[in-house]
Amino acid sequence: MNKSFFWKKEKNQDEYIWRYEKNPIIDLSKVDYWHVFNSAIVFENGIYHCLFRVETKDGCPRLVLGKSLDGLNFEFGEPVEFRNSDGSLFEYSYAYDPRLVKVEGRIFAIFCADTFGGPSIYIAETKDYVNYTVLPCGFLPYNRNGVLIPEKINGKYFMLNRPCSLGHTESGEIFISESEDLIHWGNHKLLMKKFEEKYKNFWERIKIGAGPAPIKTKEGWLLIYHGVQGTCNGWTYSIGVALLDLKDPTKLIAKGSRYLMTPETIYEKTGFCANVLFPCTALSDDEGHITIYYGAADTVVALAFTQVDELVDYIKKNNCV
Ligand code: BMA
Repeated sequence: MNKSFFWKKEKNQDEYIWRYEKNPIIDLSKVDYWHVFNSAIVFENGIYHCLFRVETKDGCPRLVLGKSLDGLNFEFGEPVEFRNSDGSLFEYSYAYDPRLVKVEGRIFAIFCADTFGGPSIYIAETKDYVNYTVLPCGFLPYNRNGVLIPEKINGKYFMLNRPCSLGHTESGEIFISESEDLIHWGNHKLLMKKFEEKYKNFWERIKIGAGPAPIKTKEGWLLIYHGVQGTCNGWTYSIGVALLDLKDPTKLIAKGSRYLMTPETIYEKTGFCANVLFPCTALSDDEGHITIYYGAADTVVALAFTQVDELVDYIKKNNCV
């Protein structure tokens, strides 16, 4: 089957990223979860395979299997039963913010889980999007927003990550770490800074974190990320973009100075945690189409569309590095 993923061209002139008019795509009255939001999706042979970040009705963050044929209507499966390599159950207190990334034919879920009193980044491998084997933990606590570059470069894996505190991190920037085996990580580098007075990028004043796996383009790895601003009513999570060097992703080439999407619609401005846009998936193809699945207000999943050339053009014209 060679169907392409769901993408729509209609947009307003001034938008670099445009929303799906039928957002949000999850009808919470039809699922037995409190909220279904930041989710990881891979499109393969006409099927959308998914890991949903849900909150159960006792408020616990969990990852649940999902599947769809059209990218809009999802069947919900069971909560994922992560296993260790010896077959024993991977035990954790809660898990959230998954990304699904293919690297050289292997499929990995990267997610945040708490096994020792705070979050760290875990990697689990799957061959069927149902059974997941967790690798030994390679990151010290506390750390979040882990996402792999979807290719090995010079024989190495690269993981974007965001060291953080226990709880609601007051400040944070994007780091990049490397590994030859996905277990031993090192050579950690600060990849991307948040707000800098000289650029007036106030929308990312508090912290930033990587979103979906970076997309390979002629100009570099295109990174979609979230930036957080503080307001009297709490934090606002918006979406921005940056470019990393193709041959050396530890080098930031350029970064857009403003957000390209900020909470505007009712389903983004109201919900369990108002004013949050949190992208964990960006499907892309050779023609440069991009479909972003993002969590809105920590309550529902919504879709937005864009194109590689639009984003690259914007970053180059508004570079603040
Ligand atoms: C982060 C995670 C995300 C959430 C965001 C905004 O720490 O919990 O899942 O979307 O906060 O609440």
